[in-house]
Amino acid sequence: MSPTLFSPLRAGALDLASRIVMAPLTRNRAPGAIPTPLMAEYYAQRADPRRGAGLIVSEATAISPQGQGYADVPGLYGTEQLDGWKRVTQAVHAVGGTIVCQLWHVGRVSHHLLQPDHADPVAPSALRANTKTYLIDNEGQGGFAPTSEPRALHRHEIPAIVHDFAAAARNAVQSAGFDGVEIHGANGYLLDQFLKTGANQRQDDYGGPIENRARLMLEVTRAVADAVGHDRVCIRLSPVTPANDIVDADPQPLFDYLVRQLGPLGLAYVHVIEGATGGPRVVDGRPFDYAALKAAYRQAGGRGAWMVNNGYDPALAEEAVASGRADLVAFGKAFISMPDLAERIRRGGPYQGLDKATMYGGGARGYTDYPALPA
Ligand code: 8OZ
Repeated sequence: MSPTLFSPLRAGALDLASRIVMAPLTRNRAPGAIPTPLMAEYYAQRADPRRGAGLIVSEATAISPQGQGYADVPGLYGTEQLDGWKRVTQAVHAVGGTIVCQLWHVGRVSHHLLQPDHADPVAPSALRANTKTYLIDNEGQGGFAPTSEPRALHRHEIPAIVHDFAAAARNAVQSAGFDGVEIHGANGYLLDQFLKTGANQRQDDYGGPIENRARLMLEVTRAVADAVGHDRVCIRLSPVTPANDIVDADPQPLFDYLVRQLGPLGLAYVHVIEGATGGPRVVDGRPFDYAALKAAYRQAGGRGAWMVNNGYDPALAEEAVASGRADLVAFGKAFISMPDLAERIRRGGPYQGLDKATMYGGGARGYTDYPALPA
């Protein structure tokens, strides 16, 4: 019999009760990069796998101060941050949930006001992204601002970034109690910047041919796997998204190569954003064959779960899992407004929309006050 969204799945070391995943969602409610008790409540509301998510991927979490690109996003590099996250993972585990932490370095998608000593953000090359970041002023008023001009990383600075990813992974699993980590390789952030020709014009062994542009992502993945065990490591990719002004001249061979290298590493899952993040599933002028990508991963020995994301409604999600096109489906905005999304899918509704005004920043309103259906 073919699986349904409610079939259990073992993905690496992760024992999942369903195929319904809560996607990583930036919410900007961690002042000083420290997760709050309100965040523990928010995640716990969505963590019971019988009514909510079979797996939660945390909001993107900075691996280092340099990796910060938005106001009030959490970190994984300070004791108070790890204590805050421990409250979150304990609350999730208390209701039987599973949660991995998304490891994030924004690269050029930052603002000097968010950087240590107000320095310029770092990037593969000194090319500004035509995109915005989110700042909060001294009065607590949030707003979007253009990203700052970045500087190109020196070759000798790169090993420290690999080290920061591994240290953050160790912090996440060993100190904060996460069940695993997801490397944020998507959406035009640092690792995606190194991958793609639109952001990487380096002349050294991290730029130029595909093998060079993929080098940082693969070094990070291997270091993180060494730090916490390969079966607790996952990765998120977005081959054609235009998010944060990113583009590659020829993404199919780039990503086919990348997943062939990831295949033998024994990861728990590969998470693929199909199309434009939060937008159309097909991007004009950027065709991509996701079935070929999955086949390349499997041919290379990749046995991790295949997670898909972007614009999935319950019917399309059911089709993806039943057909074997995907093992797991990640829902983003639906989990903001419906903490009991799985229960609603099981009952065929009712579905409830999202208040966009409370997505980024603020407190409980639009965060922990979306009601669940009566049991
Ligand atoms: C929305 C706002 C800020 C950041 C991503 C981490 O796109 C994000 C993000 C999304 O992956």
